[in-house]
Amino acid sequence: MLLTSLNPAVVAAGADIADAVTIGGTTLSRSDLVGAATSVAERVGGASRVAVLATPTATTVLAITGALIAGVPFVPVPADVGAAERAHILTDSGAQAWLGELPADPGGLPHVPVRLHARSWHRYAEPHPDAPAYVMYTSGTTGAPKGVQTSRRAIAADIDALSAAWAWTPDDTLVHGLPLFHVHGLVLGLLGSLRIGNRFVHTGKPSPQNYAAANGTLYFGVPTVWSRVAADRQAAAALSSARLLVSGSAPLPVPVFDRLVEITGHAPVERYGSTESLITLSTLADGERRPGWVGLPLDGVQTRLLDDAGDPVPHDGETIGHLHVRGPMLFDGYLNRAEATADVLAADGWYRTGDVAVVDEAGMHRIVGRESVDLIKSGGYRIGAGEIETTLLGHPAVAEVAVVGLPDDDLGQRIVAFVVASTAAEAVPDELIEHVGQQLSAHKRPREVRLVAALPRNAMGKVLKKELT
Ligand code: MCA
Ligand code: AMP
Repeated sequence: MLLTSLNPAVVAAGADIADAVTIGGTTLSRSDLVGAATSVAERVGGASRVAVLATPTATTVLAITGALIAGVPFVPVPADVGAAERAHILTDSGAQAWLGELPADPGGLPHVPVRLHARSWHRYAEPHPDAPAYVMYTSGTTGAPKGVQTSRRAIAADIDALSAAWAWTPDDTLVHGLPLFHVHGLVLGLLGSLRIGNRFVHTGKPSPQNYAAANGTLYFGVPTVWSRVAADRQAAAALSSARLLVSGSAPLPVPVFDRLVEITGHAPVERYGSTESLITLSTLADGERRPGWVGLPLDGVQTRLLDDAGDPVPHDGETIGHLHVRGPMLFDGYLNRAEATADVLAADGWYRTGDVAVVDEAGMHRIVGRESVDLIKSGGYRIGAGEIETTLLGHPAVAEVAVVGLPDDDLGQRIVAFVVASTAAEAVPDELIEHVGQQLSAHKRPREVRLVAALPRNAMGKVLKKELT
């Protein structure tokens, strides 16, 4: 029951909150949200899937909430999406309409606008827990992004497990400034707040100043956000009055952890997960928070650590293995991609995360890295090297290319493209960067394009990415 806390009966019983959701300069009370979102539900009912351009606005919140009330799966489209990626998402998902904001090029789909001031008090029955809530596109090492199908049951299980781990209650005010097209900002931040019934504040840009001004109890951020907060002593000090600072989506550097402790008095909670699995591991509100470690399995989660031969490795805090997870929050497979699904999700429910980890005797997990150099994490965004390479090869100035994530103090990794220019056109780095932004998403643009005479290759002709530094 995803939206119990939005039940109009609860609102009518006096549980209204004047500032349930604050986003993009608009504040919605709980009854505003229920009334306006139910009116959205009335207009999308019957659609098989709708696309939502996930800008951080009240329109997006109402579009998503309305789709959830109606039981229509939504497809969050990155707010900064480019032409090729948008076309892929629309075609692959089979979305029938845009709900809410419209992109510059709607790609021929009809538009269902969201009316902020419309109200309906119709009571919808809660859809079946196995019904899909959304299809969210995420990058793999190669090829176009895949649509991750997630059920209402999975979302509810994850939020409830996090509520237990973090002592998250309706008394909290949750603050973040993250995108609403990924699990972190959308599922945990927005849907979490709707289910728990706490106040939700979206800060717009997740700048240290905006976090400091938001007066929250529970703050979410990716490590880049926490690193910027920790570098701003005044802003960080303002978070001392919060209850819990939570970091995830990428490794939190130990010096950032230590500096947050020093300035705010709070050891951040770290948690780990993915678009496919939702959050599966976390340190606890009332447990040990160890720098560099992402905690214990959440309620209902099992993990296993296997060597290359598929045998278990010891939980000694040192031996590295491939991390698999199992639990009620896992996805239902990639849309239209049975083979890709079977590669990572076993029939008995184990999900191969693609991460390597260690576990200690107490069950604490530390993520050591990823199996593939071709999945890059930059600013918490997951970016497939192959997708950017294919896009750059589509530019006439590019003969050969290798994209890598190089270490970056601010972003964790920054995207760098090593390009061998073709003779057909002049290779101008800024133009190539812009080309990626126009085709894929602004956040997938390489930070740097380096023109090189040749790429390092082994005897088989395979590019030796580890030599690109
Ligand atoms: C110039 N800029 C560029 C480039 N060149 N940006 C990107 N690539 C380039 N080549 C510009 C930007 O447009 C921006 O301009 C300015 O430089 C500053 O950019 P940047 O340093 O990137 O700062 P930012 O734009 O503020 O981004 C940092 C960020 C962002 C806010 C941390 O990366 C972010 O929102 N990350 C969150 C990702 C996330 O939520 N991931 C969750 C997925 P201008 O200022 O004009 O705009 S993981 C997940 O969901 C799982 C389940 C989990 O575990 O959580
Ligand atoms: P995404 O699907 O965008 O959520 O990316 C999932 C990946 O992000 C995981 O497989 C990990 O590689 C990485 N990740 C998420 N949270 C953490 C964390 N707390 N520490 C280290 N890596 C993380």
